[in-house]
Amino acid sequence: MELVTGKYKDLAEKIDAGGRVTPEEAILLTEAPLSLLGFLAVRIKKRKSGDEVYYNRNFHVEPTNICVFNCKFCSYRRPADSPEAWDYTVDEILEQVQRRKGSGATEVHITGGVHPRNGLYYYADLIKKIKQVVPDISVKAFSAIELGYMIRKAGLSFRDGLALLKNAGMDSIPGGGAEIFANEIRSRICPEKGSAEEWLEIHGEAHKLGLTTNATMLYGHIENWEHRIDHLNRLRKLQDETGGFNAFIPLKYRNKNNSMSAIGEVSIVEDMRMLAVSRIFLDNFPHIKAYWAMYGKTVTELALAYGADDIDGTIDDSTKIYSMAGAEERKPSMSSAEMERLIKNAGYIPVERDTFYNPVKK
Ligand code: V47
Repeated sequence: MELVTGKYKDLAEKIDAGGRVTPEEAILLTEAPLSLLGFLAVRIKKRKSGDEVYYNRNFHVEPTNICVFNCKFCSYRRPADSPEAWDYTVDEILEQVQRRKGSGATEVHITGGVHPRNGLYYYADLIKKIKQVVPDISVKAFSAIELGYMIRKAGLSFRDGLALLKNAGMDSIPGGGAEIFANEIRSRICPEKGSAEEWLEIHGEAHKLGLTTNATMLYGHIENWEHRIDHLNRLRKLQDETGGFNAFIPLKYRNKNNSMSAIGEVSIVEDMRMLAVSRIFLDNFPHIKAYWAMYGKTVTELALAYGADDIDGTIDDSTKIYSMAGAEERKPSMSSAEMERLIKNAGYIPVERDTFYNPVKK
């Protein structure tokens, strides 16, 4: 740390010695030189996962883009009578799963619109049927927003609803729906959606049931660094209590085809700053994921120089959330060889992982 002088010297030394950054210090850090943030974040990443960077073989199931909510940043939702709406039947979904049987995929990520009719028992049954087709594939299913709606509608407590889905075969929960927790922003970009408190409660209950989950944050729209640090702080507090989060995934707001399109997208420099600050602040999160379908392949490679240690999965052209919002990858799909090449090009050792970050034996 001899090289660091001036106002960041003490803070950089504290971080490098493993000290926890307070929210106030984090705000100061957001203005630090990007090179310093990258340096500190990579040192922390290396302490946690050495030279390894993870990817998995996965695909998505997006049962519907019909949604009872109408979030302003969403490019994906369509009204039920739109020619662009989809609402797959159980048989159609099982056919999508069947097609991937034997592909080497270890995880299916299920998420979509919050459907007005299909509820908890429908989705529990869907998970059971998926597991019958692909018993060895782990099911990462439903954002806390979908879960909150279906469980409340069924009249169960979050704990009982989650236990029912777990018994049906749900293995983990993805990080979607967190957006920005601060109510002054959340109430403007997704006023109808479940609250921050509910998102955190559902993840906390899931952790208590032994389910691991991920966390996201939608950044780069009308929020500022105070809101971002507040979001990270609430996640860090819950993780202190439960230890159930695996990965944090900062999701860059993409501005095509939604009602916030007038807002521009933030720079790649800002993306790197966001990743590095997340890695530094979330000292109790094992992994920071740079989601390649959202950043694009080139930026994902760069993200590995700012503390990310996971790039998500092969996807097999099975998600539309980001392509519809303007991400570069129109049909997101990467072979495992391509994922390994990307990781090696960034100077790391690729490791294919399962949902729980165990290496997959080849
Ligand atoms: O919650 C929607 C985001 C999320 C836009 O857990 C947008 O492994 C940017 O959560 N611009 C869903 N983002 C996706 C998600 C996810 C993705 C990959 C891996 C995991 C995981 C979780 O997508 C939503 C919302 O925050 N989103 N629209 C948009 N225009």
